Amino acid sequence: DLSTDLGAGRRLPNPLMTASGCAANGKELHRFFDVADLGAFVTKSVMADPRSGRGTPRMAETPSGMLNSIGLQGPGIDAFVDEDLPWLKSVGARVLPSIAGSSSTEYAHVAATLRASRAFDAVVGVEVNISCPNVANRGLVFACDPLASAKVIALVREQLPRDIPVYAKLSPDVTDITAIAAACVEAGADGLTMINTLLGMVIDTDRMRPQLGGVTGGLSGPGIRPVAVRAVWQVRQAMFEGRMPTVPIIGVGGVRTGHDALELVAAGASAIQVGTAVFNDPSAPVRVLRELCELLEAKGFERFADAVAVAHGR
Ligand code: RRO
Repeated sequence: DLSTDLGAGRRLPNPLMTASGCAANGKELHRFFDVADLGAFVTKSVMADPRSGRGTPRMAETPSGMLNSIGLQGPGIDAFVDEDLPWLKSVGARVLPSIAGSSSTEYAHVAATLRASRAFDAVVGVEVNISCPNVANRGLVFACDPLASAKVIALVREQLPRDIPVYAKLSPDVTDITAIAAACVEAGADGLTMINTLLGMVIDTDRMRPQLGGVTGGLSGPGIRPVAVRAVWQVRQAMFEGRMPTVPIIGVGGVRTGHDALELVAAGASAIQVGTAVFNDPSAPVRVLRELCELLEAKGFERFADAVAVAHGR
């Protein structure tokens, strides 16, 4: 039994998801596998208006992963609900839209537009991206401030039906991730997604200038996997110790194999997102699910849920 609890009374048939940003609206990946086979499809973060994002170059490869300074390129919520969401519904995908805003009212507007849309019944939850690293002065990174995080989450929660779980996507670039996690849950988050990319930078030594147009960027891929495992562990530990309410955690950060996924599961994640790995292997999310399944069976777990947080030894 691979099913998993998404919170707010929702279950998914399996715990594998795409990570926001790496698969846009799903059409590219659907050429390689059936996106309806995923537990859920997570979209690129969508804002109120269309955006072209930051100037190029905005991707750099590093030995530890990929650095991006995309800057929230996207179609805007109106085009998303008119085109992308109906297409995802037509192929039978369970959709977890990622939403973003430059103010709490923008987040609320995006959530309300989503709710009012004709394909809303394909939506199984909403991921609130409060942790994009690629915004001017990082001033839009609500996830560094518990009060700002709580305000956004509370406003989004108000716009959506009770049976749609609201997830807060957290940044690893904070001193105490459990404080932010607790603030989001207190404000009404039904779950937490950890982690967004880690702020980084690459210098082009031919030009002796920063390589990315946006100067800094978000690091994803293998190098941030231990950071994700640590963040998931710390927040799950805070839940075990009663320092915050227990809610489901989605683990994300550098997962390439079933083994990588199992590490996050053992730390406390009850769902797993695969992002950067799709650039080398577009079918990575379904391959990781197959590998995870084989590993769980080899280890004698009859149900996926029994493996969640086992590394805490409780
Ligand atoms: O679009 C981006 O630059 C971006 C976003 Br919204 C995010 O949340 N994380 C990231 O690494 N890049």
